[in-house]
Amino acid sequence: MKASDLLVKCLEEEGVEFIYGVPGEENLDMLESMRTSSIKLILTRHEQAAGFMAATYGRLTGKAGVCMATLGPGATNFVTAAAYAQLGAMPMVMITGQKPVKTSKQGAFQILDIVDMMKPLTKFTHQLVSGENIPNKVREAFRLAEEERPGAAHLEVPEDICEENVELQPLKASSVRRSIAEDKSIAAAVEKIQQAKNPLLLIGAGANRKLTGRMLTAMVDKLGIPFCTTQMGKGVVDETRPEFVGNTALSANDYVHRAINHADVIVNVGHDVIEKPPFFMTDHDVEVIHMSFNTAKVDPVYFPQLEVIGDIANAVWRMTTQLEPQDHWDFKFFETVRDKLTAQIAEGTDDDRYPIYPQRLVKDVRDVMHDEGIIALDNGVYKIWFARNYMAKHPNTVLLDNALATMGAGLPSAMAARFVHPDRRVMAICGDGGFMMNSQELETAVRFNMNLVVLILRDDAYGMIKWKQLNYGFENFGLDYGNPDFVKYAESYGAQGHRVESAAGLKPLLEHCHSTPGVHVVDCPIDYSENDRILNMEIQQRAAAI
Ligand SMILES: Cc1ncc(C[n+]2csc(CCOP(=O)(O)OP(=O)(O)O)c2C)c(N)n1
Repeated sequence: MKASDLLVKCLEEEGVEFIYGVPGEENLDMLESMRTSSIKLILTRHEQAAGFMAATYGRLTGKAGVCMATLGPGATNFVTAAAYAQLGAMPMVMITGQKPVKTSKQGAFQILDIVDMMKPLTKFTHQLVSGENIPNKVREAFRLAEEERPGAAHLEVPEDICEENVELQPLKASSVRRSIAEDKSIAAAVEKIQQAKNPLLLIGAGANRKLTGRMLTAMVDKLGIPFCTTQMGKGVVDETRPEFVGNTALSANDYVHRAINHADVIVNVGHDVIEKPPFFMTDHDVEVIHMSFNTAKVDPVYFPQLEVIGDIANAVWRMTTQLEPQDHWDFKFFETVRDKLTAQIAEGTDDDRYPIYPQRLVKDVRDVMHDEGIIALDNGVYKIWFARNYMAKHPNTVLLDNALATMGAGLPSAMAARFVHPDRRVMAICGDGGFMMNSQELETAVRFNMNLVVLILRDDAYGMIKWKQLNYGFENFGLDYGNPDFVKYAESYGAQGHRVESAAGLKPLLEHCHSTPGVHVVDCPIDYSENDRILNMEIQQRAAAI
């Protein structure tokens, strides 16, 4: 068999459905092998977008998403996507081409040491030097990309390796169960929680796995224990439940931090150091139970007293069977926090001022998204508003990146969600800055006949940085720009362009876009002028008064 055929068979064996990418001359053997395979090629207009799509596919499915690029410039365009997958714990396998390794005719033209370049960005990076190694190296790349903690893997496939003849079959994945926590650590955690007066659950990025969400929901059902989420833990347990006390969208001094400060035992489920470190250990006496796949990293602001290490879903389930609600548990303060937070979030949601204000924006988006709808956020100041004010009802229905926090991933990740969930409502939410970093993928979305809504929040500036600039006490400088006419821009791609003309017009327009086939781009002017007052002052003052 031709080695590139074997490579594609190995990918089929791994269950690969899509390969996102931009092929170069060095990928042509692989492309030809893919032509007759079950794998669908998603040809993109930039490798970075292909990488973001592959990573998001991995995040949504738990199976590694695959992306493909040529050598040199194609591979270097994967750098940000590799970092996105690696920091965000999203399983992804990147395949890049290379000139022949045995005999090279072209000197160093386009040749970079991509394997070395990928080292700090991946769990595994390898150049194939023989077709005989294809089955085991592919399996190894997928094993490492997918196993906890998931991340990026890279395989470089030189042209002459693809052309070899080999007589091998793909390796099958072994059946493997994750290790589970030891009984004694479960018993110790149960005892600590039973004896606590004000226990609180904190749900982080590592808990964002299907089964863990179900087990945590069962725990909250049985115990009525209050919980809060980190940005990447949003929706693991339904945030509209009465036990929810908030999201750690702001780093400190929000309502949720009052709840955290009030807790005497915090069960920290799936904490991942890529999210902001939990500062709650520095300013009050609290006992922390760290529940994760791995032991806690040594850190001056995080030193849990007890660790429950092993499969998280299993540990939560075993703890739930052993725990019983206790009469001495007192959740009154948490309920107060929850009530005040709900009331505060409701403020301004009917504000008619135009351009639209963030509070109303979040509410209107929530109203049109249906329970299982997916919003994919790019990076900008609106991310904080959505993390804090948008109640996620299901896991992975708010795709936000609080790890690399890169701009440019909103549109590609929404597109990946569309491929995985063709029946749900999907919306990319981008700033005008972040949207323009991968806006060329509108063509890909149109070519694949997607039903997709892209909401662009236009403030004609890098708004997040403007806000920080103001906080630092600096003068307004260097962060404003002009924009294309987004309606015409969308139309030039064959998408449908719309402009929000009044605050009241946003919701019906979004509803129309979701119920009408095609790619819809919505230009939505936004007013961030109250960000500083609300996020930096009002919320903190009111939280302090609870
Ligand atoms: C690739 C990348 N470049 C720069 C940054 C730093 N950064 C974070 S938010 C931001 C501004 C985002 O502007 P925009 O997308 O318009 O959203 P806004 O904050 O205005 O809502 C910048 C420059 C980043 N996170 N990622």
